[in-house]
Amino acid sequence: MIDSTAEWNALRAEADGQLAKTLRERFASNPGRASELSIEVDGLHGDLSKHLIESSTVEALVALANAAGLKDKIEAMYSGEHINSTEDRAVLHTALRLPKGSSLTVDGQDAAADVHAVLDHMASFSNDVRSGAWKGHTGERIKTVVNIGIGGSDLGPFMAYRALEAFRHESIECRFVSNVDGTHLHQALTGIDPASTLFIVASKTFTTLETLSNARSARAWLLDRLGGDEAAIAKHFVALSTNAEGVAAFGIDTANMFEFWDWVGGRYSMDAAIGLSVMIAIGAENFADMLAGFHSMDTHFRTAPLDQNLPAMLGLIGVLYRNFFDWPTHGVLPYCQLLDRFPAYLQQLDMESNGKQTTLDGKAVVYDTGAVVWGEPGTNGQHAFYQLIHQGTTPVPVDFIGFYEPDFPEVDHHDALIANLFAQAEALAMGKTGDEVRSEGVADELVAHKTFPGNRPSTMLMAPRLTPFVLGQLVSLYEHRTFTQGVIWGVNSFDQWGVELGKVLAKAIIPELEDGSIELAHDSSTNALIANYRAHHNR
Ligand code: G6Q
Repeated sequence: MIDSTAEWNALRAEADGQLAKTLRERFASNPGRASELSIEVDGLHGDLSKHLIESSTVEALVALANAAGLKDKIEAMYSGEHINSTEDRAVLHTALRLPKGSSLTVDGQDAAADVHAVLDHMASFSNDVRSGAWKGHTGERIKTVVNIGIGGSDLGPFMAYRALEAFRHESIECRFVSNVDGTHLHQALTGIDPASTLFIVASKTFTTLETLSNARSARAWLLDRLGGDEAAIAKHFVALSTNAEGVAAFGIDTANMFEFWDWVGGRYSMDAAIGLSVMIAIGAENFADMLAGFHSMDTHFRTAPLDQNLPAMLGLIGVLYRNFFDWPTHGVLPYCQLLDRFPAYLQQLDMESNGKQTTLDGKAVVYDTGAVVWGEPGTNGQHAFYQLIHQGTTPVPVDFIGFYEPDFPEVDHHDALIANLFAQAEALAMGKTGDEVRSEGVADELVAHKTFPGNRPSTMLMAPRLTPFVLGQLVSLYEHRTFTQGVIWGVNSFDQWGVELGKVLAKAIIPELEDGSIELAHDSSTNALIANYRAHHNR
């Protein structure tokens, strides 16, 4: 395992040294630090200088990555080897953004050609919906699109729809339903006109309880309001799936199905057919720009030397903090309201990928793996949880994300927003010493309270503007950061067996809630909870 390599041990010695040195000292002793520790990728600027690293640390991290075979594993992924070994699948989200005309043969099939055939299908459908050429059952044009999906079939498109608000069609609104809590569908259907609504049922497997429950209820709602004519389904329901049989069994014409493949993981699928709602919202050209942004970062990750490789360095620095400093969480703090769902999206991407305790060869890991990822947009977080980041007992490494220009400049608060962004990173890094506090005339008994330890690390990601291209770059950056960490930890970042057990138990409990005569054989806590629920409903 990686922890028994010389490189891991060397990094431990390096890490101990780095923890003892403050960011104040580092910046004071090296005026070139910011430029030396920054990486630029097609206009996206990553400043890593407020991390607890020196060039010796970068070398030790790169040595660890080499010991784990990161470069070879990147090639294995990009070329379609079945690196998702527990499901015997290739992992080819990078093929989703190959430029038109590329070719990539995987398992005997040209994946790049397949991708572009589906993109063309999506573009022609989106163009029709956007132009009004696609009509509902009663001849109305589509004004509302409801995406029904969950997990990877919801978080990505929902995040991107919100992020790209400035690029949206002015008279088509998208709504997103994921939770099996009926309130969610109720909210999505409230105030919309069935005659001008298109439902997108987004499910890779087309077996997911939440999605199929919501899709069935949406279908009943539509038929009920459009006179019960089943022919309406073809005009108001399309599917995004790998399961044509399941789609047909649901009653959706497979001509209205947008396909993807088992080599696209759910949480890596927002740029596959799962992005149809986004394409309808922003148009095929903007969607293509987003794919170009993904591809720009993909190319960088594949070709840049590791010490100049932004996703690899972010992943490796995360390993340093998780395994050598024992810091359990990672914050993502966009100074951009439009990225309000970005932390939630990354939470799935990272925690479902690397929240693992078994290595690829089936052994129990003996070191920590995935950190808890969380976050909220600034400046709101500053008035809530930043207290802990500044003065709490366990440092929280954070990623800040900002843009030089706002997407909606009519209300011009941008300088204030960005001043806060830069100030937070500076305050975390430099802190405020007791002497500095005292020199302001603060009473002795308050000095400790007003002292900031500093030395709290952050990444600063800055781009000109939150365009589709930049969003693609950012998502790809985090996908590859996640991959890098998975390679170091030797886990499979592309399965998610940990979500299965709860699903199986829920299926068993549904009939037990419905039928009071079923004998219960769970633990006493679960039995009592079920009994109380039944009693409440007189079952
Ligand atoms: C993602 C996971 C998971 C998945 C959902 C929805 O990587 O596999 O979040 O996306 O469970 O699955 P379906 O798309 O099959 O409905």
